[in-house]
Amino acid sequence: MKKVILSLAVIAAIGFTSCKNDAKSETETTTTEMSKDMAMTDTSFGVRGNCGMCKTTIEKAVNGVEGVANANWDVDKKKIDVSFDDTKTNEMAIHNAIAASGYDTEKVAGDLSAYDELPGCCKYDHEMEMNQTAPKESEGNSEENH
Ligand SMILES: [Cu+2]
Repeated sequence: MKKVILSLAVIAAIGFTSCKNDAKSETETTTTEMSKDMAMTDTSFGVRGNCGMCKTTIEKAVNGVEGVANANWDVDKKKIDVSFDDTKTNEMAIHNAIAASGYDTEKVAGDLSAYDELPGCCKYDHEMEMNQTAPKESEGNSEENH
C-alpha cells in the first residue's frame, strides 16, 4: 500500500513539473515575438506601376534591401507597404532600390535605363497618380456610416 502511494506521488510530481515547463516555454516564445515586432518599422508610400509583373519587380527590389521583412505593392492603389528593421536600413534606401529597378516612387524618380528594359506592359505612365485611394471608394462609404 505504501508503494502505491509513493508511485502516485511520483507520477503527480512528474505531471506537475512538465506542466510548469510548458507554461515557461510558452512565455518565452511570446516575449521573443513581441521584441521582434517592436524592432520593425512599417511604412507605405506611392510607387508607379501597371501590373502583376511590376509587382514582382518592385517587391523583389525591396526584398533585396537588407533588413526588409515584408513588402506588398498594391496594383490598384499604386502604393507599397513595407516592414523593415530600422537598425539595418531606412526608408530612403527602399525608395532608392525601387528607383534602381526602374520604378518611380513618391520621393525618387525611376532609373530611366532600367525603365527602358522593362517589358512593354510594364512601361507605366510617368504622370500616373501614386498613392491612390482604392477605386472602390464608393463601396467604402457604407463602412464610414457605421
Ligand atoms: Cu508590369
